Amino acid sequence: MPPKARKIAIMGYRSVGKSSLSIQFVEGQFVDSYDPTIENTFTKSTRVNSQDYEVKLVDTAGQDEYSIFPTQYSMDIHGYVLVYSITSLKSFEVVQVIYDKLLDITGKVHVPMVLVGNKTDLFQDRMVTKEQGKQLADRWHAAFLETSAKQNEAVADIFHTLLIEIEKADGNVQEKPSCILS
Ligand SMILES: Nc1nc2c(ncn2[C@@H]2O[C@H](COP(=O)(O)OP(=O)(O)OP(=O)(O)O)[C@@H](O)[C@H]2O)c(=O)[nH]1
Ligand SMILES: [Mg+2]
Repeated sequence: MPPKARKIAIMGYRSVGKSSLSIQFVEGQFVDSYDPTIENTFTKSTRVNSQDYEVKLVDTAGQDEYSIFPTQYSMDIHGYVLVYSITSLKSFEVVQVIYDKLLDITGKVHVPMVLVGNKTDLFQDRMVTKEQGKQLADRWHAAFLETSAKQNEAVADIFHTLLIEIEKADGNVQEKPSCILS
């Protein structure tokens, strides 16, 4: 089968690790220094369930609750990675604001999405529990993962999970019925 082209955007509050996750996934390395992003695009070939993908990953600038959702990220994107840091309650609040704007601007009720709580290696500074993250993702019907870009913990899982979510949205995955009416 030929590779499928997929465009993914990674969004969230500033300094949560969007670029670090992108670079870890694409280049397999971690940089400790902080260099705020304007916008970067990466490409990476990957394979999930014996399907090859050519992933175009758009690493976006950090947003806050007052940012206007950039319209270029509402079009021709197959799925989103929304990132907060487990050490920052503010970043957890901002990710919810971004989500609301995203649904508003796309006009869709469901968008393939993975919610990511990054920086699990900083567990001493944890401000957002795993349950809080999971509950939010459940409300969104999105996938949820906690990661560490620094320790390369579950980083590839983000993108593989999102590629599967995109396939599900296209109706290409057989799913068990989630509720049975009797
Ligand atoms: N300990 C730890 N630090 C991390 C992790 N991920 C990112 N960082 C650090 O957090 C800082 C910000 O990381 P970036 O990847 O630049 O964050 P960003 O979300 O791209 O930031 P903006 O581009 O400004 O929005 C850097 O100093 C990183 O080294 C992680 O998993 N663990
Ligand atoms: Mg960045």
